[in-house]
Amino acid sequence: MNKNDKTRSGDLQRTTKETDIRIKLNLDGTGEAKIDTGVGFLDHMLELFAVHGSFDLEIACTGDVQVDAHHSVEDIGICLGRLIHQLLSDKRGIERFADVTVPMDEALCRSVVDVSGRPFLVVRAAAGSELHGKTGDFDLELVEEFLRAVSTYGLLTLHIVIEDGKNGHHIAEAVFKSFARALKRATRIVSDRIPSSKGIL
Ligand SMILES: [Mn+2]
Repeated sequence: MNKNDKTRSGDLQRTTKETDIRIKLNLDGTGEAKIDTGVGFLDHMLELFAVHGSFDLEIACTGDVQVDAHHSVEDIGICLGRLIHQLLSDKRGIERFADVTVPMDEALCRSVVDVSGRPFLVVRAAAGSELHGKTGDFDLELVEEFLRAVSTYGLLTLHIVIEDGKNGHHIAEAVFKSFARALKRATRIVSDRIPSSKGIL
């Protein structure tokens, strides 16, 4: 365990002309979620993320959803990424890498995380399993925008491989669940050293 045994929890607020977001995260939580983003499908996905990653997560967002959900989804990703980066501090003791595959009925998604200090997102999908079109009124292409924001501001290398799936709602669930599980594993404390040959992450 981390010698300092600090709770890795915190919060941040970010206000622009497009969105007003407050977010609280405990990386060492138990899956308590209180999510109100103004975008119903994103609430559903972030609740899955909290529960399956055993993160405590609170998000309140007021955004320009009269335009569409794009700004809210992207800006929540920015805030979540930024807060993850802050809470990991010097990343001492973390597992760093994780590779988790999760099914959701016919959908299957593999998420590979490296808490590398370098933002890089790869999203690859098998033919016919790409995230596009809509589920309800939610534009499924926004899932990738969310992941890009988390990766960029969390300084995470993230490979999302959608191996199978027909139903967009199922595919998105498999993405969020596998990402949550992989992030939980990659950020768990397993030693007291910084897991890099360079001595810094
Ligand atoms: Mn569902």
